[in-house]
Amino acid sequence: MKNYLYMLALALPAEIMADWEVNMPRGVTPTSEIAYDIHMLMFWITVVIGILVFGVMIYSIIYHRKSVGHQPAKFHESTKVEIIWTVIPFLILVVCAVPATKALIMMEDTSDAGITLKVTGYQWMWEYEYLEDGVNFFSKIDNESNRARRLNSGQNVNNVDNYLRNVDNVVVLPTDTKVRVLLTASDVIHAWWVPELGGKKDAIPGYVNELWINIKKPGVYRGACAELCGKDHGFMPIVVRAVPKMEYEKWVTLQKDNRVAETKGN
Ligand SMILES: [Cu+2]
Repeated sequence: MKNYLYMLALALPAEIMADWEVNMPRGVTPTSEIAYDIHMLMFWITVVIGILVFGVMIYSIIYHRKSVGHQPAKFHESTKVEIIWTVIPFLILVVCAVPATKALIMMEDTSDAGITLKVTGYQWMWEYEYLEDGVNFFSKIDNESNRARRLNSGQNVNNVDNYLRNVDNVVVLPTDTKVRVLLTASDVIHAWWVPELGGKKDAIPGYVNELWINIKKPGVYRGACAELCGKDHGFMPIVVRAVPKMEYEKWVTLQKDNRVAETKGN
């Protein structure tokens, strides 16, 4: 198996192997990190259980087979065995539930947020409102992707940068700041999901869902609508640019200046 993977790796261009990820990203927020860590903990618990159970099974199949003279055991309704195979899984589930519950409580705690970002889903774009800073705008798929995606566009989508993963107006957020994200929609159910920022949540008309993010590393993080919302569901990407606080403040001022200029008709 290892040899096979190695040969496969050699056969593929290096850049494909670099992108070849089979796991979820660890992400750059406390919520994404805790989700990743619990995911890995559960994964290794499963691996250990898998090895033990299949080990015993395979051992029994090989060394206790009928053809070497073994006879099946004849016990029925052994209370002792039944108690053991009930108590052990129960304990394993309790062990799993403790960190999972802690994580869920932590993820739901949106108190003491530095800024609030209200996100509204539309067919097929997002609206962002920075409630404290008074900035708001719509964000939809960038023109280049949008043109290239049309049937017979004549454009090779492989030549489009971040094809279907780019937007016209990027969400700018400060790093090291707790951001409370309020999610709603104005037509059908959408879901706002940026994998590296942690959990996804539905944006439902008439409801306000909330989540929080605290981005630890400046960078550009891409996501998409994650709830089938109509024919252009696959064409409403999300781009978040995380910048240091100072830069964020500058960006907010710039947005406000631009708006003043617009309303004056300049
Ligand atoms: Cu959508």
